[in-house]
Amino acid sequence: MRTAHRTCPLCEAVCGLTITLDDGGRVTGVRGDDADPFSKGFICPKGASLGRLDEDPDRLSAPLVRRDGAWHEVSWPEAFAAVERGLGAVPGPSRAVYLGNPSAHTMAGTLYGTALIRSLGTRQVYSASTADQMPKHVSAGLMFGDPLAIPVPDLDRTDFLLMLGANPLESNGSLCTAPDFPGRLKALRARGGRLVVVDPRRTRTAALADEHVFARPGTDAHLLMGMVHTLFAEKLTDVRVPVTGLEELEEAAAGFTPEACAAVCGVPAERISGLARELAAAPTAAVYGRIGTCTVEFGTLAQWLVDVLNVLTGNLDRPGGAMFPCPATEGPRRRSPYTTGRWHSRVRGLPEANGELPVATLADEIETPGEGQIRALVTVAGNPVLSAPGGARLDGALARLDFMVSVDPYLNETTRHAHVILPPPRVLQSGHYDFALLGFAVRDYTRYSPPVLPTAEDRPSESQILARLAMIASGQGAEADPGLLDELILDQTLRKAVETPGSPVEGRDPAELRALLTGTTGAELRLDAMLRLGPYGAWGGRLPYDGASGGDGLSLATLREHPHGLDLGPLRPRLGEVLRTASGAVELAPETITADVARLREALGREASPFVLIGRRHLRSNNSWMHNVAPLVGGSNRCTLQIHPDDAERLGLDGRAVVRSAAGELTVPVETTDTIMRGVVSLPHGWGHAGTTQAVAAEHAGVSANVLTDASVVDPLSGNAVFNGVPVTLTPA
Ligand SMILES: Nc1nc2c(c(=O)[nH]1)N[C@H]1C(S)=C(S)[C@@H](COP(=O)(O)OP(=O)(O)OC[C@H]3O[C@@H](n4cnc5c(=O)[nH]c(N)nc54)[C@H](O)[C@@H]3O)O[C@H]1N2
Ligand SMILES: Nc1nc2c(c(=O)[nH]1)N[C@H]1C(S)=C(S)[C@@H](COP(=O)(O)OP(=O)(O)OC[C@H]3O[C@@H](n4cnc5c(=O)[nH]c(N)nc54)[C@H](O)[C@@H]3O)O[C@H]1N2
Ligand code: SF4
Ligand SMILES: [Mo]
Repeated sequence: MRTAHRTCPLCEAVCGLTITLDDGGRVTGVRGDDADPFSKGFICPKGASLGRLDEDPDRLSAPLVRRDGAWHEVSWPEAFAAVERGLGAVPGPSRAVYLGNPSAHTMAGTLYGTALIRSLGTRQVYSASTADQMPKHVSAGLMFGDPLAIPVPDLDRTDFLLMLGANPLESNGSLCTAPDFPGRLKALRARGGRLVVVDPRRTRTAALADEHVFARPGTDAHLLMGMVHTLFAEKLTDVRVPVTGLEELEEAAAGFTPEACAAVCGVPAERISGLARELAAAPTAAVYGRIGTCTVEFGTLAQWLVDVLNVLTGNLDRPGGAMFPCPATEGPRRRSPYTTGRWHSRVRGLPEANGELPVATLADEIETPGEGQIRALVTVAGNPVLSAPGGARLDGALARLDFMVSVDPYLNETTRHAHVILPPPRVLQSGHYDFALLGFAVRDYTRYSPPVLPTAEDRPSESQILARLAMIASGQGAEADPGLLDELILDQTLRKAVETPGSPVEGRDPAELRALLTGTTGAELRLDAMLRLGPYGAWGGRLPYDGASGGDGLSLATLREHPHGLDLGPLRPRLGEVLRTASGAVELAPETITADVARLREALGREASPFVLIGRRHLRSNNSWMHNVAPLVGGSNRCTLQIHPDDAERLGLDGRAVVRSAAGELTVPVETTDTIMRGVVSLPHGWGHAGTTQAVAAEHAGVSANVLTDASVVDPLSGNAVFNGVPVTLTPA
């Protein structure tokens, strides 16, 4: 028996886990790590099942190659050689890459994703971000000058939290890294704070709140604009940070009276103005909008208005408000002003955002002939057949590719179209550091988890797999040493640091610094460099890593000495460090955004469709890929269509219903519940398991909500998919 401590990699809550293993390396128990200063012992059912998930016999243990319709296990050198042949036959511009959600969690995805993208030599870059949070990046980029400068609610200190389109009691939080989110919300209420949840469903989070406001799907931007209108009309604004565009903002809000907005949102006008007044009157407050406000037709407008309200009520960048975390691996911030649309997609002319094109147009780019048509695809940690809008069509499109390689532990709905599948080692065989998620944490915190179990000698880590793919794509061949890529990147990082005026290592020799780095893998060496150069770093970081003792600065060695993680303190105001706009102020009325307000205004007079579809999440599920673990499927975690009992009765629905949208049709079991608004139906995504070797998932197949979602509709500013507010019709099956 032995015990190991490790961060849970399964969702954004980054809980510390204490794992017990037997002599054979099998997991005998998983519990929350009480000594973790951030998660303090919290764990959810997914984390508790990590052993089962990791030991799933259906996970691939060797690379697979598909020949004449049959799968063959091959050696790693054979697999990489097959990739070299396949990718090599397709010129750069006809290659595409799709990075899925877990690549924001793995060290491999965050450290090697960029190198892979660059070496492919293509603008056909796609990720789950355009099915998720791209509107947030665009709005943050335009307002603050940096697409990663996304403020988070100061959950532990705020007096008033207005939460829209999030259900952290199921999701455990997103773009707001907060282990034990439920406990933190209860604490907010216990200290006399107020929680208001806006959601078309009375979720478990809404049930815990002081107030739940039902609002029609896709109308948050109207609701928030009605609040902005109230703040101006009643002279309640209290701007405390440098801004531009205040007058233009007031002009943009003209006509969005609470009464006009109420008609669209289905929220009474007095509640819209009341929320604005409460937000202005609260000692501190934060507005937080998540997936339900992003994956809608006005996604970017809604994200903009969330932060506009934080600014107008004096809550941006102050304790208890919406704040910018300071993660331990924060690098030099971008210099050039943020823009989108530097290039456009070939078929639909959709603008690039953050260097990516919308996943909603991936099928178009594969199916439409012409120069630049996608002929080869690399997927990493993604299952777009189930997760992308119009996934059913993508299923057909992937089958037409000349070559596809997938880095994924499973043969599933997407990877079955690959010619080569490269499985990463198990979670417990991989080191873990949350480069991405700790940038959105409600306390500054850091923790590194070294691998718990060794890998077989000849088996590459996921970092090495991605490094090799990058080297193959850039023409260095299947046998190139991935360590060379690490040295190249380390050299670039250190060189940049010593050349930066005012940097604590300015003028030092990069080779001397390189020699000081420790780490047993390229990924660890790179982590060490980032920690040392970071804001709390051993190489002259400006912040103490331990408020009490001062400390001598972070490095990988420090993190190894603290296996439960280190608390770096509550969030501090730091707008000045974060802002990267041309004006040097928060831009309240970026032209790109205010131009889109015309669309919002037009929608004021629009007739609502009788039924719209939204999604939902369940605590024991996670997108498409945890349905193969018996303890996590079944029970109430089912793929059903939720509908209000009055609607079901009126339509004569019981048993099964046929749901039709502009994109497709599904037959689904109906579940009546008065927790959902009339006129709204809800179906979870990530189901519809088919044609794979996942035995348990096949028994709980369900249907894919993304047969119904319409890839032809996107949020125009970010290209983000629209999953919520999809017009549907319903008939008895
Ligand atoms: N258990 C579990 N946890 C997860 C995941 C999972 O699949 N399962 N997925 C992870 C991922 S990838 C993400 S991005 C996060 C997402 O984390 P959250 O944003 O918290 O996601 P949801 O739980 O789907 O909550 C979204 C809520 O928005 C509501 N909603 C739908 N449409 C609208 C609308 O138009 N307006 C408003 N105001 N509300 C609306 C839905 O009813 C739902 O309750 O969760 C992560 N965590
Ligand atoms: N209708 C509807 N659709 C949605 C959403 C919605 O709310 N409604 N939500 C959207 C959101 S927020 C997201 S983030 C996307 C997610 O979209 P995707 O990222 O495309 O889908 P996932 O289901 O998360 O698939 C993850 C894949 O990664 C693999 N995987 C798991 N762990 C690892 C690992 O360590 N390494 C590697 N290489 N692979 C791994 C899994 O086997 C699986 O194939 O779905 C989106 N789709
Ligand atoms: S809440 Fe998220 S990070 Fe925490 S144990 Fe559950 S799945 Fe893991
Ligand atoms: Mo997501």
